[in-house]
Amino acid sequence: MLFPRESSSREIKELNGLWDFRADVSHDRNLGFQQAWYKSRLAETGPVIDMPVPASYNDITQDPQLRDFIGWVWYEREVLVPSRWVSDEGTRVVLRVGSAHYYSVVWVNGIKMTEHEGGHLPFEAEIGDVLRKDPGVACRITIAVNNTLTLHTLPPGTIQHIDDPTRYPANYVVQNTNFDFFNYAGLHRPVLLYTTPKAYVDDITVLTSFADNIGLISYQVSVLGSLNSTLKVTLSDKDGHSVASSTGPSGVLKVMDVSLWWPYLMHESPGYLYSMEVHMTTASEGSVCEDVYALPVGIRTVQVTNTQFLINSKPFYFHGVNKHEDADIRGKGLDWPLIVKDFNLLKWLGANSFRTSHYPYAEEILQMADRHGIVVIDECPGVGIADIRSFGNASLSHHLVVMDELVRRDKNHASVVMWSVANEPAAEMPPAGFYFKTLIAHTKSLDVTRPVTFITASNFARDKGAPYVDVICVNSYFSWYSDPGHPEVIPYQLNTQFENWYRKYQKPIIQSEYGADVVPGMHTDPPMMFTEEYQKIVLKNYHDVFDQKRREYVIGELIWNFADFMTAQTVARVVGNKKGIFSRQRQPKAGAFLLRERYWRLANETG
Ligand code: BDP
Repeated sequence: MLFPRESSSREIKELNGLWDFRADVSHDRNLGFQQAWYKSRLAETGPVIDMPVPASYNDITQDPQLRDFIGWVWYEREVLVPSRWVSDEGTRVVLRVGSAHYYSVVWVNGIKMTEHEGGHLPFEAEIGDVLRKDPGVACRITIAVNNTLTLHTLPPGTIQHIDDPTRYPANYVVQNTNFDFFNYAGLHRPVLLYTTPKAYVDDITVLTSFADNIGLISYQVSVLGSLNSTLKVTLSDKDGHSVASSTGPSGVLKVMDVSLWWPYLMHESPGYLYSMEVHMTTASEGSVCEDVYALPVGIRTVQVTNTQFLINSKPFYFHGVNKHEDADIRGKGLDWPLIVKDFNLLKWLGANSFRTSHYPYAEEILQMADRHGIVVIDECPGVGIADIRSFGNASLSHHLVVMDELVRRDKNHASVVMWSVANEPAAEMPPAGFYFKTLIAHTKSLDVTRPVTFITASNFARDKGAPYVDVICVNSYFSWYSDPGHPEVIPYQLNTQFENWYRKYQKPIIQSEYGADVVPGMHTDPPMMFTEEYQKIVLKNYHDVFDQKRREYVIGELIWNFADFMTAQTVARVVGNKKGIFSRQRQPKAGAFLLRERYWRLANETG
């Protein structure tokens, strides 16, 4: 699915801003569907409040019921559509939702357009025909979103209905999850309308490589709405000079004196992007229809050996972070100041990479990563798969569909160098072998160029998914969840961890998580858990082992976490997870300075 971009043939109308909003707090939480709230204006069927889009709804009001709400919430917005969009039968008008967590149903002027399962990934519907029924009337967009997680959603969860009037209020429902971040919900990414001509460029796939100084882009374009289109493809460099061209729906562009896409700190101009303009023309009944779409393309290769990760045939060492889409007030809502601040902090740190723990991030973030040369491990929302029933066929089928959607969305990003299909699943369970074998083979069939992994915290001897991954990614929290308060065990246990995995699999290893909580400003000497000093010593002890092993087969280290983030309330969390090296407000803790010194040193040593 192409990211919406304006061109001479395409227009965009953003629908960000205030929407009408109501949570369905009725007894069975289904009144909205029973009363068909989508049929008339939401404000006519009951009270509404202002809700900003994009944003999670949870932290916008002072209402604790809305913060922890489980069930359907309703969003509505009216928009005036330019009359030329409607009067011209040759225009497609598409409604696109960047992401809505978790399940959504969309109506326009009371007519159902589409529904979609899963947060974090976009979906769209063509609405032109509905608009043409009532030209001149405002277009009323209604979106119902349900955040309920079950054993077969991704991530999974369970719903508990408690009927115990002696201990709980009536109609008491609890959402249990097995992951460590708050289940923020709502319209998290931009909602917009865009147009294309009736015949249009539906999808583009590029695969890139190079030989000596010649870059190669093999491309494939799919056109819908016409059987006899002609296609011209032109590649321009950063200065707008045309450097290669081709015709037809598939072909190879040859770029002389290629500027490769390089990671940050590996080259003086990282993140080099060409612009590949696809120009489609089709003639029918005497009129000519044109569609133009320009895709940014970085030319680079990725390979894995049994001890190395190679980008453009050079060893690449991941020194970076795990992140979350998370901040005060907006929750998981896309926020440009936050995105730009985070990239500035990544560069300040000297980080060359991040993992999209634990779900796909906004496309806008991947575009930034492309442009700045920040390498990305792109993770799907397969986090917390711990119940044996979540390894069954219903779950696996949905997981395969999510990988289809993820690869379709992100396949053309140069920054994305590896897919992660899950985080810390119960990989020792008997069905995990078949599950991961199938899931990883499916992902590889969708994308033959990128390695595939999942992130494990299982014992090396019992992990049933590890045989199928290209890179072993291990999380461990020595001296935190095990041997709390004893950082002196780290050298022994970490060394053993690496030796065990490598001896068994002879695959390169990334330490995909390690870290310690810090309440910012808390200090002790000798270091105690939750202080700035303790985080520093944990990091330092891990780093000493990385420094020995990175000369052998350890190919990366990703700190948990870039910034503090919100979680469900538990006795182990003090208003969220505090393992950030930055606070939730993006101010550095002592660990950030230690990491900064290390990452810049690594950049100088390893490129
Ligand atoms: C890891 C999880 C991550 C948690 C982290 C922690 O992958 O989501 O936030 O532990 O407990 O196991 O801090």
